[in-house]
Amino acid sequence: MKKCILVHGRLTDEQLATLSRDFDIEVFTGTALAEDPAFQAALPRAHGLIGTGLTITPALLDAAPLLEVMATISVGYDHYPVDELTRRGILLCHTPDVLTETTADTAFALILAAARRVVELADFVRRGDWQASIGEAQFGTNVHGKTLGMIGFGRIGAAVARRGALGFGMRVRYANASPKPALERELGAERRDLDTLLAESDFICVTVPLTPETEHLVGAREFGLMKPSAIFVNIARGRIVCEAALIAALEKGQIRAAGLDVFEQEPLSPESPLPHMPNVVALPHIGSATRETRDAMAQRAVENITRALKGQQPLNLVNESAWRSA
Ligand code: 8YV
Repeated sequence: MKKCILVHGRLTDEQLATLSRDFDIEVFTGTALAEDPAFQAALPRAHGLIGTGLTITPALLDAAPLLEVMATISVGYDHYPVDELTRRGILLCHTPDVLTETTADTAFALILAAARRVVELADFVRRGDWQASIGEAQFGTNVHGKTLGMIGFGRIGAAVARRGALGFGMRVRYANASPKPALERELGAERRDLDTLLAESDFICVTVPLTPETEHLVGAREFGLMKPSAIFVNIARGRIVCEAALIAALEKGQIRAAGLDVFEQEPLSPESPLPHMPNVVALPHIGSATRETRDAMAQRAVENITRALKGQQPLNLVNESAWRSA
């Protein structure tokens, strides 16, 4: 009998066809899937889950006693209870590498848009208000030659820094748990403690994963350390930043502008002032959302789940200890 996979994310027709050669496939769409009676009814036969955006509760895991592997179509896995999965012997796989360059492109889109006021000025043109958009009050600020401060210097952080250093002649500073000597040599990057980084940088870009240690890493105290001309960019996770403090810093002019792809609550609450602030560029969490990259992420997740269900070690295993104890 074929093992069963529940698909709760976007796979191409070809990827679905590939999976269905070896496995029974059941595809689910829609939000609030955990409450969907059809999905709940399918959980007892599931050997694997592949997709994104599912809230994993103990009740969901209890309902899926055959579950061997979960393949998330994302690099971040902060929404998965890793220790609990490991305890139950369930493998968790993610999709690093394939989204690195695209996500770094998004960071740069936000850096440029916030610095050059692209959205605000495009809105003037859209309203037919060309004259109002070209006065000195609408001038932006340079990106090239400035100091780029990276909070986090992993794969995506390095790709953002590479764009800054090599494409825009920026000085790169980074705050990271470990030093990165190879990147220091390649990009002339220098490591700083977080407070020094915040005080020195013209652009501050968050790329650390969300963990208990990084939750609300940037709050009122940290915004107080930044230059009044600083531009703050977050492409990682909203909860790394205290959003109320960010809003206050933007309102008070404590920092100049922000470019945000992620928020404490997603979708962003209709009450949030952020998308309406002229000095904010807000995107709907599209860091990796190009057709090519989302296809590549889905492909990697398909490879991971296939390997796991065939007893081979997946390429991108989060909880190695679950594999070793299997
Ligand atoms: C995902 C992301 O695409 O990979 C991540 O961690 O945040 C995004 O690239 C998003 O979670 C939806 O799949």
